[in-house]
Amino acid sequence: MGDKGSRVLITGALGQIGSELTPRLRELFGKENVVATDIRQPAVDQDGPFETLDVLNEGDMRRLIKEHDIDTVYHLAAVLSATGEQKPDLAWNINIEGLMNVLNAAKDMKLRVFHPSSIAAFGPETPRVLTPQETVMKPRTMYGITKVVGELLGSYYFEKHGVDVRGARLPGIISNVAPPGGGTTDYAVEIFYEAIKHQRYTCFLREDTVLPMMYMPDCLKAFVALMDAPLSSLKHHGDYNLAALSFNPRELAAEIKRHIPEFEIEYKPDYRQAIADSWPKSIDDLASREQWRWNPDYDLPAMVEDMIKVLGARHKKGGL
Ligand code: AKB
Repeated sequence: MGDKGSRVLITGALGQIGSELTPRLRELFGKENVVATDIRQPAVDQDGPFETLDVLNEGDMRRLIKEHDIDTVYHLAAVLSATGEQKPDLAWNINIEGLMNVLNAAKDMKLRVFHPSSIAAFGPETPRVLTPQETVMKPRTMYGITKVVGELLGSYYFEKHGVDVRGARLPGIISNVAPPGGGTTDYAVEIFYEAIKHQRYTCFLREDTVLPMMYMPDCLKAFVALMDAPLSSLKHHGDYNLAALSFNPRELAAEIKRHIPEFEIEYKPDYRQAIADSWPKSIDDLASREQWRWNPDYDLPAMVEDMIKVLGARHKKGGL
């Protein structure tokens, strides 16, 4: 993977993405070479090294990087959009101070960094259909503000200090291992658990709210492909547009109904509607397709079929 990447540290490794990125990177680099960290203690035994880490503790972060001879950090620890509106100070601290700790360690200890941005970096003035790579970035959420600052810091550390920082503007990620927490796109995961367990779901967004989304296998594929690309082919750093799916809750419910005919959905939009209304409906990801060969595998029917297969089987075994 590039010229480095054999000794990895992941922050926020027990979160939605970290729970699946960790085993994927362990497959690629070997279990002992991927150190999972999180502020929480793992509920189940880990299949490789695990360390407790609060990303605001710069000293601990540097000690772990040194002790484990790390050369690449996947920095996933973050407060998402909905929680960020309720706890804006916390969102700023975790998302910006935590990132600064990673970037400064990367500068001093010669590390590569993966740091995801989000569609939340856009705002209501941004063109909402096929949002371009270069466009107006005036988000209205604290989470979105931290994502724009994070993108700018990534470019700054690359240009000023030569730190190889990479990342993409993630859409809502749909997955079935660890639940997401505190996001506006979380409905698209919750709906599957509720459809399988209770055949009913009350959606906190309006039925016509189109948002960009992506299935976890494509998300992992994107992380690996972007980190694998030769630096010389990349014209951007932590801010690549990334697209896979775009749908609204009504379309997702209809697709689920094809597998679970008795499924019923109702809509009770809450404060998260305003957040969703300020985000794009679809994304132009040509730069990613051209510069690091991005190409998603899952469309809406394939994603829904797989989610229901995996969660349905777990439910039958009493594990949902
Ligand atoms: C959220 O909803 O906050 C996240 C995101 C789109 O970044 N899933």
